[in-house]
Amino acid sequence: MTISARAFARPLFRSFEERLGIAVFAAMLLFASTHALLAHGFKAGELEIGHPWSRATPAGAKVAAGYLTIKNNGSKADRLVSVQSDISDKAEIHEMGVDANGVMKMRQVTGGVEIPAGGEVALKPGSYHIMFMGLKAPKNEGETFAGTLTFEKAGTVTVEFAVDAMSGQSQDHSGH
Ligand SMILES: [Cu+2]
Repeated sequence: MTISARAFARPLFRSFEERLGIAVFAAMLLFASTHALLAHGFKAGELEIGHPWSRATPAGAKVAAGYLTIKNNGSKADRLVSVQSDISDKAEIHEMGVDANGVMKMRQVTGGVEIPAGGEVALKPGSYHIMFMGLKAPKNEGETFAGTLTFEKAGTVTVEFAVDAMSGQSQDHSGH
């Protein structure tokens, strides 16, 4: 009785396993693509652009910041000279620094950010960052948006910014 039940069950199990296998494989593919999006990177000539990200903005916000890393695998220094995105009227490259009174301030970087040969530069909270000014719509966590980086030597490359949660290391952009 047990044997006949097993014999009956076996082909059923086999097809279930096959279907499970396909489901697992599909889930793995989905995971892989999601993971690739989270730990995403882009290339421009000898430059590697790592994980461009931004932060969710409160309703009515007119600015958003952009962060990423740039690694230069080449033998010549390059320079990030400008950024453009459809999400805002314009994008500037900013730098955080301490003024004469010891107050943290941000200022626009003129002449671009140098990426030394064999070096890496991080645009991150509290340091260099991209400022999207004249934001057309709030940015929500989980969204992505395109931005075009222009380098002196490597030319232009369009990257995808992933929007992270609003929390985290905060940065005062009230001055904009
Ligand atoms: Cu700024």
